[in-house]
Amino acid sequence: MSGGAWPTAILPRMSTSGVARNTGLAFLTQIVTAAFTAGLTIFLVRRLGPDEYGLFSLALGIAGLLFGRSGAGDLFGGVRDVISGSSDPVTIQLTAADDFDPFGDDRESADDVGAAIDGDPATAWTTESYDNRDITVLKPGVGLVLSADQVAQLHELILTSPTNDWSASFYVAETNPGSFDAWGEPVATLEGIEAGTVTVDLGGTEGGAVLIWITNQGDGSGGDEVTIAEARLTGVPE
Ligand SMILES: [Ca+2]
Ligand SMILES: [Ca+2]
Repeated sequence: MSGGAWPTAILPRMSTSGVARNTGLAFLTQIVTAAFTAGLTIFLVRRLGPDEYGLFSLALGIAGLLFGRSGAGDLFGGVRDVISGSSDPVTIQLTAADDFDPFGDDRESADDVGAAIDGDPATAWTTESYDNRDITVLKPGVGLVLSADQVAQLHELILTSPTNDWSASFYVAETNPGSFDAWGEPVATLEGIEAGTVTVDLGGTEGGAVLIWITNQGDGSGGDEVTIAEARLTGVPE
């Protein structure tokens, strides 16, 4: 074996081991931080009574501001989240879908509503066909009501649809109120929605039901209609 071959043969391996070591250190740091966070949280939850919680929460808030996005800031934020019960949004299970055509015949492809929440992208709910893609020429709109298994701070409604260039407003209520007026004001309105996946920001609005109120059917296939293959909801449970 000639000595001249060593540097090129060894360098890549050393480099790889360096990366592995750094990854291992980062992982170890995360484990230690997580363990420390868990221990501190348990200690604080046991020690602090309800009266002290407010002061402690304020202190954590100030500390979080001071530390910003540093590791210490993340640590304080994590402890505060655990104690206050807040956390990242999770999937909120949809348990029912109902067609909604209060200004028409009270039916809107009622037999297919379940297909919008069955977890199968190959099945879908589709509005009825209308002569004009702008439904508001005929009536205020048609809709689909999605009901969840709980009330939550709703984060996002994620829709999958093959329809292009459609428009809708999105309403939130605690439960399906039945009448259109009872939904109040829309939380979001989107126009010119492109085919594919659209994420509707529900802004943390508290609720357990969402109305997709379709006002323009875009250029849906097979005539003017909007197809919704799948709907998914995320939020922070209460
Ligand atoms: Ca109808
Ligand atoms: Ca489906």
